[in-house]
Amino acid sequence: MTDLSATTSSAYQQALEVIASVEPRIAEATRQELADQRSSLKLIASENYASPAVLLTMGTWFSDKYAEGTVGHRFYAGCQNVDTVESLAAEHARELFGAEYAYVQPHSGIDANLTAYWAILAHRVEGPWLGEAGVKNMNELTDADWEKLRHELGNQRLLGMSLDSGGHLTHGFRPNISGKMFHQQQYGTDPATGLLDYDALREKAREFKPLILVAGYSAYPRRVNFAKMREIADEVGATLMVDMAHFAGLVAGKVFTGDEDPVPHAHVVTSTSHKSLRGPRGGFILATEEYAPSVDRGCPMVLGGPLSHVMAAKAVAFAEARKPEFQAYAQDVADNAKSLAEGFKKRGAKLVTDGTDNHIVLLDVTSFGLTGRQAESALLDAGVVTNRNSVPADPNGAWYTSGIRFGTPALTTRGFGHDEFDKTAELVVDVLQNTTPGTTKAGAPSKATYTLADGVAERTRSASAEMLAAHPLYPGLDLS
Ligand code: DSN
Repeated sequence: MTDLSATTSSAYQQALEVIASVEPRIAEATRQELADQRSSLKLIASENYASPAVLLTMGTWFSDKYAEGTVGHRFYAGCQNVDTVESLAAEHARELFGAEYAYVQPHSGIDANLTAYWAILAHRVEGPWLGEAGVKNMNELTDADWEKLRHELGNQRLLGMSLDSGGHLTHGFRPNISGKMFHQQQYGTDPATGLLDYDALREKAREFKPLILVAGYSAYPRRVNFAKMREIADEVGATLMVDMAHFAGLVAGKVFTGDEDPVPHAHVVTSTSHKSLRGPRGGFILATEEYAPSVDRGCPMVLGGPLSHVMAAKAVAFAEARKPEFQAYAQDVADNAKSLAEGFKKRGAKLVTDGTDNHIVLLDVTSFGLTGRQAESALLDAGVVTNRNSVPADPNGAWYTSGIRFGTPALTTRGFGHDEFDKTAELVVDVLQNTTPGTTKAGAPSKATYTLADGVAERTRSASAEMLAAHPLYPGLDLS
């Protein structure tokens, strides 16, 4: 990471003083968060470290402005500067991803998916239905017509990847709204290899005939062939929506190209901006011209007023990602994931799909006799921050789980390379080998309690501290 100037350091110190003058505990928690992030091995696959330019852009008066609507068509006066910000963010997104249209208002990935679902329903169901009913807009519908339209909209089918295969809960998982607003079915991975089974997916799509086929994942450690996904969608008349929230950085950084780049193949692509893409916390949508008018209705159809300060920060992050350095970073993220996976394998650990070719490594911790919950807690005790995650057909369910998901985007931003990720694998395996599952008060095996052998947390922290000191987070930023 580039060394920050003394001026930036002093700007942050002054900002914290202003905050402390109102609520010192928030200033203190902010300082502590930086200290914690600096001193731990952050391996959560969906996290990263945004640049100071991105972070600073979020702390401005754009936060105070309402701007419901779209560029040039706002429900509020005085949005000329928000128009500049939103236009620039959308332009950078289109250029970065080679997309026909970009919508940068979604506040999060879930908002982006919900907006995309309603945009697809509006385009595929409501539009034609209004046409057949011979009316131009909903205000002309009688109560009886409106009832029929509601029935049509609520009677559509969605096919997405199951949560335990690596899909996301917004891809039709029953407890999520996406699993309730659609008739849903889920596709999975081959039980023998853990890899996406395109033939089984094609078969399921032929039988189920979804309106929307969702591709994308949050815990699948492999690349997806989006050309094949589009072929399947076309065969059954589905709209292909790709959720690239996790791997947007690898698309932006041209690690995923051709059939692995979702943008030329999908009708609609949704994403977050803060994971491998390293921007501010938020969402965005890319679409073909055909779907653009309905996506453009996101606010107020689904979303509240756009977060103008975050759209500004998205513009800064997209501009950063258009630089050649970002392509080198994205390649390092993928190379480092391979180093981490190899590090685990050579020490006898079991990986879902036996490896990785993206930024995720999914470790099956049952071979250590642990649940994901026990492993996650023991690793945290040793300063290794991860999250527990289901593995395919997980015997421990979605709460305790049997896996730990690792990701390389954050530590790659700090400058970790092959040797550091190999050492990280060694440290993780050492912690897990020295963790013993506990028992309940009644003496039964517990899925939550555990004992970490004496001295292991200390030796892990001290080995990590050396690597972290060699690759400082926000070097030059002194809050003392
Ligand atoms: N929470 C994100 C993740 O960790 O993958 C997805 O919503």
